[in-house]
Parts: sequence; C-alpha cells; structure tokens
Amino acid sequence: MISRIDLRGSLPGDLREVLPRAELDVEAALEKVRPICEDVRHRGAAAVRELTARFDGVELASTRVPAAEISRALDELDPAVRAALEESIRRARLVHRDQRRADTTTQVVPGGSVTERWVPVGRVGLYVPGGRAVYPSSVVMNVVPAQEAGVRSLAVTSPAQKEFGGLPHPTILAACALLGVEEVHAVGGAQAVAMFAYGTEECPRADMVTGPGNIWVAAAKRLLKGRIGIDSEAGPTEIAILADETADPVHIAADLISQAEHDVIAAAVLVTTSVELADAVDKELPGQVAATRHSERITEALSGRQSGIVLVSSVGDGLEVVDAYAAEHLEIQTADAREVAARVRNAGAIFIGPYAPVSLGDYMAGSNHVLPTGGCACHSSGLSVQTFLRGIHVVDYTREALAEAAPYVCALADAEDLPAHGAAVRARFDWEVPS
Ligand code: HSO
Ligand code: ZN
Repeated sequence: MISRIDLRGSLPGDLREVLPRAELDVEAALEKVRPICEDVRHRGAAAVRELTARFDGVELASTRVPAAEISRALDELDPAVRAALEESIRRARLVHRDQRRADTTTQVVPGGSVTERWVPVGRVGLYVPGGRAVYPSSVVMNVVPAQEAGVRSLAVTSPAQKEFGGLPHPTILAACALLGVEEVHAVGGAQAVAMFAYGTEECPRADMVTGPGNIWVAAAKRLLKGRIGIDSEAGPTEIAILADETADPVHIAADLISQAEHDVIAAAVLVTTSVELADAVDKELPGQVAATRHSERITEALSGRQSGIVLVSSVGDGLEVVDAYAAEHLEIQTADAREVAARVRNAGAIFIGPYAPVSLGDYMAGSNHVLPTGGCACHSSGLSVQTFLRGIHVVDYTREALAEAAPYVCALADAEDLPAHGAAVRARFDWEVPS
C-alpha cells in the first residue's frame, strides 16, 4: 500500500530530490483564476454573486450572511460539538494570548531611541474551506490568533452550500457565532480572495487574507499577494513521523491514516531506523484502512507517490531527512523523543512521543493547525498572533543625537552617491556639521 525508500548507508546530497512529495501545480491554475479576479475587480459584488451561481449553483441575494442565520446555526448546533468547540477555543486562546508581544524601546545613543511598536492588521479576511472539507476547527484556528492580536475588523468567508440554502455549512456559522464573528460571507474559491483584495459593495476591502483553501484559492492568493497580504498558499496536508524500534506500529499506522484522510493528495511519510517497525506498519495499514469510513481516499493518498516509508540507518540521519522534508506536522516517536525533537530545525509543528498525535493538534492541543506545507516550513511558520501584527519602528532622536550621527550619515550618503540624503541632515544644522 505504501512505497519504501531505502536511505540506509550514506544519505544523498540533495535529499529533497529523493523524498516523496505532492506536486501541486498552482502555476497552471493562475491563468484560470486571473479572469475571475479581474471580473471581481471591475464589477464587485455582482461578479462575486454570478461566480457563486456558476461554481456553487447558488443564487445569493447578498454575499453577506444575515445575523439571524449565524445565531440560528448556533442554536441548532449539536451540544457535544458545541462543548468541543468551546474547549478548543479556550485552549487556543491560552496559547495564542501568550504569543502577544510587548513593544520594545532600545536606547541606541543618549537622546536617540528606536521603539518597535506592534500594531495589528486593520482588517482581515479569513478563508474557511467548504466543499468536501468542512472544518469548523479551522474557523477557530484562524479567528483566535487574529482576535488575540487585536485585529479590529474580521470577516469570515466560506463557500455557499446548495444543500444549506446557499449559506456556508451550519457548523462553520455556529463556530463564527461562538467566536463572536459577526461578518460572514457565503463565498468560496478564487472569487473570495478577490473579494477581500478589491472589496465590493457588500464586503469592504481587507488588508490581509488568511486560511487554507483549494488550488484555486492558492492560485488567487499567489496572484493577488502584494495587493493583499497573505499567510501562505497552503497545500495538501502532510504528516511525517520519525520513529525508532520503540514506536508502536498501531499508533504509527493510525496517525498516517488520520492525515491521509484529508485528501487523495495528502502525504503520509514514515522515517524510521527500524525495518521491523516498517514491516509492522505495512502489515497494520490494510486492516486499519479497511475499517475506516474514507478508505478509498486514504488508500489513494497512502499509495500515491507523495507518501512512503523511508528507511535510515540512525536517528541522526532521520533528523536530516525530516529537516529536508520540512513537514507540516512532524511526530517524533523515538526513545528520548523530547531530546530528538529539540534537534529538529524544520517543521510546521512537532508532536512529541506516543500521546501527542497530530489529531490532538488539529483540534485540542491549543496549538494552531494552519501550518506551512510543501516544504515551506523551512522558511515560514504557522498562523499565530504574529501573523496579524506588524512591527513598526518608531525613531525618536534629539537635535544633539542627530548632530552626533550626522557625519556618519553624510559619509555613507556620499559613498552611495546620494548627496541629497546627507543634505537633508545638514539642512538642520548649517554651520554645526561641516560636510
Ligand atoms: N490537519 C489539517 C487540519 C484539520 N484537521 C482540520 C482536521 N480538521 C491541516 O493541518
Ligand atoms: Zn487533520
């Protein structure tokens, strides 16, 4: 069911070349989303509603969901789901509240200081997928960090669902109600990103759009970034597990399956020092897959070229492999898992030991589940309060402090052949700073 790559012996120079990975051709989708974005740019809400009719089969009177529908969804929410969402929100708030940063002021010279002031983004659009993936948990993961950062204006958008009278899925609306989000739009796909980027009569322009989506959403984010801030393009879900002979194959198989459940192009990668464990996981998978509801999708994901078991000769080599892979989620299931985890450099989130499966992180650990995919964990982080803040440098110098800096400014300005830069400083002193 799952292929094997044997890297025992020496590791290849470019590990990324030999590791399994899903390929998502966002570039090819760009040409398709360009006219959609242009249409929204020029015709606003009318275009968004027409595109929603075309792609989702829903005629919207307005993209904005009426307040009564949001509170009705909460009233009708299953009490067990409500309790779980409330606990998820509570835990996520604890973690994200601690991420808030204080402003820092550095006294650079007497009379000269720089303050880094953290200012929340003004208005944020949060994309929540619909379609096959209806994830109220993703509402929590997007909204909580934005709220904890102090974002004043927050709008959620999620695709209009025909079977729910053209509204987003009711659990999405209920999650918005629990979080106190009042502005929700029933729009999905590239047109949702364009709606936030350009603004319409029904949805004011946003400064930033965040949240995972399908390939059209990713393509629209790539096309419009710059005009609007984005978090990341978010590709298919990935799990990597670094395990040795102490790991339980039943857990490993279950965890690989859990993320393969998301999508036929989801990736599940086991990196292990133990052939016995690899064999045991191989043996375990078919039974567990057959017993679960989405076995077809999971089989396709596990047997796809993006998934595999990688054999390595040591935990050290395993660390090199998982660092090169830079997984969205990385489980460490080895002896001394904590110590091994501390040596990892690239991962969206790390899950230590036998009692921290990725599905805990998806819902209830308090950590965020919107994480960098496709190897982007080597340069990016998951959603956090920081995503929604900008650090503004505030420069405060007295006349004396500027006078002291002036010769240096002038020397560098001359070296860069930018004499007007130096002149701007000298203009304040005339005689005091000879050039
Ligand atoms: N594992 C997904 C998030 C998710 N799982 C939502 C369940 N619901 C990407 O991190
Ligand atoms: Zn998940």
